[in-house]
Order: sequence, then C-alpha cells, then structure tokens
Amino acid sequence: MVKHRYSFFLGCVIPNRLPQIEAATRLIAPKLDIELVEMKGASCCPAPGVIKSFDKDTWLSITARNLAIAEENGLDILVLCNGCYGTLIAGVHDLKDPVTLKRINKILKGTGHQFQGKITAKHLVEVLYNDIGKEAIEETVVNPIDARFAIHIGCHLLKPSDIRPWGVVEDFTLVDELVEALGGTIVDYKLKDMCCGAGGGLRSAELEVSLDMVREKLEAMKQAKIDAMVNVCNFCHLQFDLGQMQANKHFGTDYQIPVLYYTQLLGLAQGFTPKQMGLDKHYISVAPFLEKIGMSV
Ligand code: 9S8
Ligand code: 9S8
Ligand code: COM
Repeated sequence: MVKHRYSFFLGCVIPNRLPQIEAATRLIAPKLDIELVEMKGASCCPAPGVIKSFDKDTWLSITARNLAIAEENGLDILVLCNGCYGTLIAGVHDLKDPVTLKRINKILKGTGHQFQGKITAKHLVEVLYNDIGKEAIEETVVNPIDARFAIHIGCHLLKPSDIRPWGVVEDFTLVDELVEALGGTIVDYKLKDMCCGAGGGLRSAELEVSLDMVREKLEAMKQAKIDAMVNVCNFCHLQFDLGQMQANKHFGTDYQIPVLYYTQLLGLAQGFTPKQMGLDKHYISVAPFLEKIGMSV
C-alpha cells in the first residue's frame, strides 16, 4: 500500500535541462512509499522572480490553473524547485481571498479548470522531513555516504517567511539533517545563506554578475574543504554545475566542486548506481566525490 501520494510538479528546468533529477526522484520515491501522480497539462509555474514582476494577475491565473490540475487529482503537490515552490505556495496563499479567487477563476473559465482552494504545495524538503521523516529515510540507506558536504538552501525555500511552514528561521538545518541521515558530515562555510545568483532573471539578464555571485560561493566552499555540495533547487543546481564551468571559463578559475541534487545523493545511499542517478550527465565531474565514497561513474 502506498502511503504518501502527491501530484508531481516538474516546472521547466527539470524536463528541459536536468532530466536526471526527475529520474533520480522517480527511483527513490517508491522506497519511501511515495507515489508521484502526473499533472496532465501542467505548465510553467510561472517563475516567481520573473513573471510575477510583470503582471500579477497573469502570474496568478497560470498558477491557479496548475493548482487546479493538482486539485483534480485530489492531491497536494510535491515540488522540486524552490522557485516553483515559491510561486505555488504564494498562489495558494493569495487565492485564499474569496474576491481574488473569484476574479482569477473568471479568467480561467475558458481553460476548463477552476481552483477551489482544497490543496496546497509542498517542497521536497517538507515532504521528506515532515511527511516521511528522517528515521524512515535512514531505514532505506544501504550504502551510508561518508563524505563532507556544503549545503546550499536557496532563497525561495525560506522567503517570504510568513507563508513558509517553518516561519522565520535564523538557522535552517532541515537539509543538513536530511544529508546527515544518509551518513554525511555537514561543513559550515562562509555565505551559506547567500543567493546562488541564478534567480530573479539575473542569470538570463546579467550572466557576468550572476557568475560572479556563484564564484563567491564556490570559493567559500573550496575553503571549507568539502567533497561535494548538495542543493534542493534545480535552478540552483544548474547554476552550481553549468555555472561553475562558465565561471571557470570567464574568470580563469578552476573550481571542481561536484554538485548533487538531494534525491541523487539519497539514491546513491539507497544503493542505486551513479549512472541511474544521472551523475554521468554533469558539467563538473562527480568522479572525485564518487572515488572518495568508493564508487565510480
Ligand atoms: S517553472 Fe517555468 S521557469 Fe521554472 S523551474 Fe522552477 S520556476 Fe517554476
Ligand atoms: S538562490 Fe537566490 S533566488 Fe534561488 S532558489 Fe534556486 S535559484 Fe539559487
Ligand atoms: C529561482 C526562481 S529558483 S526565479 O528565477 O527567481 O523566479
């Protein structure tokens, strides 16, 4: 019997650029009694730092349509991207207001979807930490990962704090604890809370500024002598992996920090091969990290 069922929201970056994160997540899910149900016809969330700044009702209508699709499944949403999470949770919040809900549903009329406010969106971290629990995750570990990790949380997971399940937190340790559950050691580094530089349209509009920000974080991670960095947002993942290669080219640096999305690391701990986790598809080689834990690509 499957205990935990969610509408699975992928957003744009995973299907278009990082299918290995989807593959890894689909493999780890059944081990935790999670069933991922398709959201037929789902679109871009749309991106909070981009579309929301242009026109709020356009943003909210598209969000409401996605929420309605999940609601038709009768299931809360599981989301892997901080940005998508930011949009969907803000949509749930804004659409609690009956006047707004009526206005937006009127716009949605022609789409055949209407949102009723019966479901919510949960980030992967919330699902794993609150719904599944660290102990249940630990029980699926057959191959403890004994390595040193730097965690990048990303902006939209924590802010705005008034509509986040964890409220205002000075020191957010949930991702750290989820990595520790797999056997990892968390290493603190300077600028842990800083943005990766990808969001808010910065990566598209001002690539040099964006790369300079990720370079600053990579330098701090390097100083901390880690084996790999772990993230919980596909856009941050793209910035740390592809962006790291671009930063090396642009600034003449030579960072070689392996980048893992949490479900990829979880999969390794659950006994899946690096290939099944798509670790052969990365821009920055994951080989040194795998060697450290006695594996190879
Ligand atoms: S969908 Fe369209 S652009 Fe993106 S991946 Fe996350 S945010 Fe939502
Ligand atoms: S950090 Fe700042 S805006 Fe964000 S969540 Fe993901 S991409 Fe990196
Ligand atoms: C970042 C999302 S995860 S956005 O670019 O700020 O919308």
